[in-house]
Amino acid sequence: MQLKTFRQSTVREALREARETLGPDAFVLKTEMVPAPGLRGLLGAREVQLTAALAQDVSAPRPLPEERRPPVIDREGEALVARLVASGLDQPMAADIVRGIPESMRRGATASRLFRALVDEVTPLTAAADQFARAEVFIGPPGVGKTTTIAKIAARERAAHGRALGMIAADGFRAGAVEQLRTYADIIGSTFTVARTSEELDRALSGARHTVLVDTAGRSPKDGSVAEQLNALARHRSVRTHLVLAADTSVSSARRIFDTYAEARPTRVVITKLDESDSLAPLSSLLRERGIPISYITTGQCVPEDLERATPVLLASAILSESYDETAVRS
Ligand SMILES: Nc1nc2c(ncn2[C@@H]2O[C@H](COP(=O)(O)OP(=O)(O)OP(=O)(O)O)[C@@H](O)[C@H]2O)c(=O)[nH]1
Ligand SMILES: [Mg+2]
Repeated sequence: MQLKTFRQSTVREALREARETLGPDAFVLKTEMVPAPGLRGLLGAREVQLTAALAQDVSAPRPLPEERRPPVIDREGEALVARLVASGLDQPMAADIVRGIPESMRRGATASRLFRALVDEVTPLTAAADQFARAEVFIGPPGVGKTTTIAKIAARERAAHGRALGMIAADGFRAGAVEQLRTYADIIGSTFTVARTSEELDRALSGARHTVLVDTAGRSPKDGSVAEQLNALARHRSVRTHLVLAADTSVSSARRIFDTYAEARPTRVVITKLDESDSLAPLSSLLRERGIPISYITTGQCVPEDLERATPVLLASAILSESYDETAVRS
């Protein structure tokens, strides 16, 4: 495949140069902001570096049969793809988003039109409207924010509906871990149970009359005692498991975390520490690939303020690291 880079002050100009050099079949692999050459760069000026490839390369593999080829994106669409790639999205996801915009509307598409297309693309990845299951279980690596998220959810429910959700600390391994949750339970008025073994967890779940939030240790399900806990949970109906992942996790670590915790069969993802990350764009393709809807996004250490249900608009804003008004986008 023939790759070439182009540097211009805007994406549009870089794209025009790429088309002039490589022809109309060139497609954009990535765009990035790089320091301008010479003194201007030293003084902080930046320009767009666009990497394009020639689709019709003789060394390229044979083209897919017509029916398996994704629909070609027109020139206007390519410019929009480049804009999304410049925001950190990968090319396939950016192309899918642009395909969601009718061709006739791509020319001169506003940022808000592009944003709406992103909202549509990520809608299947959000689970904002969930009712509580009987047990909501939170699993994930150490220190990602499982216990804090549980405290936020319980405190919010208490404030909004006067209902104190129960809490179970299946996290019996580390001194301090149980006390952290117990303190929150005391403040919120939640029933609190410590389940140190899978039998105790079984009993606590059977005895719970209302929704319980289950905190776990930041350990892999491959650990024997964690595996027993998960088996105990699997024996109960209406258990929903959330995999908690920090927003600034690298894509390779996140992939490993998804694989490590796959045995626990999470059906939701919680994204924490959005405030510590520039954007969710790097993780967005992996989230899309895994297809597990996001239930909550957390944005800071404050309990209960820094917790949001994951709506499509919020997720799209986190990906583009811009804030948008839900109502304005929908109108
Ligand atoms: N900045 C930021 N910090 C957070 C967020 N959520 C949690 N934290 C902080 O992250 C640290 C770890 O949070 P915990 O809730 O104890 O994490 P955990 O997953 O329960 O940790 P283990 O029980 O040790 O596995 C604490 O200092 C929290 O205040 C968030 O959304 N943003
Ligand atoms: Mg914890």
